[in-house]
Amino acid sequence: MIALIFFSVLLWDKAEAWGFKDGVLHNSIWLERAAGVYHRESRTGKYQLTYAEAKAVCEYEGGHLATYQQLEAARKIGFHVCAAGWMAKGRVGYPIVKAGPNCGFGKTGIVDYGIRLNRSERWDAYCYNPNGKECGGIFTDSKHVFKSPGYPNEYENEQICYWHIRVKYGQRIHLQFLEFDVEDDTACMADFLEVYDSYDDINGFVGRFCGDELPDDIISTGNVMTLKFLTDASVTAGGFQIRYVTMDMPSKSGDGKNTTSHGKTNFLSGKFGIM
Ligand SMILES: *[C@@H]1O[C@H](CO)[C@@H](O)[C@H](O)[C@H]1NC(C)=O
Ligand SMILES: *[C@@H]1O[C@H](CO)[C@@H](O)[C@H](O)[C@H]1NC(C)=O
Ligand SMILES: [Ca+2]
Repeated sequence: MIALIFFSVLLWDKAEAWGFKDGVLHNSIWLERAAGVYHRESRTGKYQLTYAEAKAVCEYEGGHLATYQQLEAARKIGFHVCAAGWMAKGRVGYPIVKAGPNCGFGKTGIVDYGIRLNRSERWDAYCYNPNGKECGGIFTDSKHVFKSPGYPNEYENEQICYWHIRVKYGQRIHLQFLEFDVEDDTACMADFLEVYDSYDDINGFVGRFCGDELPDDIISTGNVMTLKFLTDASVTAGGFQIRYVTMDMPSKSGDGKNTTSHGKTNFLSGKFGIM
């Protein structure tokens, strides 16, 4: 147990170190994307990016802040996010497809906060990058197969992708590795896939995987799971294909209500996860 905590601290340090790279903030997660437009928030939470940081996040990935027109085009094909973000030219707003009482003041369209005079305000970001490789995503379907970016081609250097899986309350997620080939090194420090039994990459660490051996199946304790794929600056490999299917919870007690539970990991296995 102490070893696990100690290792978690090491991982945490490592994760922190990824926050800045070449002076550019690089610690956001993918949430949703459509028509080349996607929403980003800082990993430290909602509304943490200044205009300069939001711009840097999009540019780091080869894109730029979306214009109002690009955001509207994405909205028209179903891009709906309930969080205000920077757009090009210092504008702030968010796209609403479905009117709801808690978001968008019951209206549909771009909720427009206008061009901000104070560029130090903190919001999320809306990036536009039509050539961006699909990297990460949010899945809510009862089953899905997802792949490393570019698969079946090799993945690229310096990737950071997050997949969030959220299935119906009361169900579990059963992960199966179909193909797996990630640059191998003894502690998986170069390239790795990490699996978390929670909706973020802080709680519920299950395991870190690299090499070309298929990891064992993993079953979540709750209805959410996060996978994080990180690659360094050199040496790539074939990548992976992973399938998940949902399973009904065992009927006994309230087991599984705690999505970030610790210590109920007897059927979880990872290269460094359970000690
Ligand atoms: C600009 O916004 C930041 C963050 O909200 C705030 O701390 C700062 O005081 C604002 N500056 C001005 C001139 O209003
Ligand atoms: C969830 O976790 C809390 C604190 O760890 C505990 O008190 C509670 O009983 C747990 N609930 C379930 C349903 O396991
Ligand atoms: Ca590598």
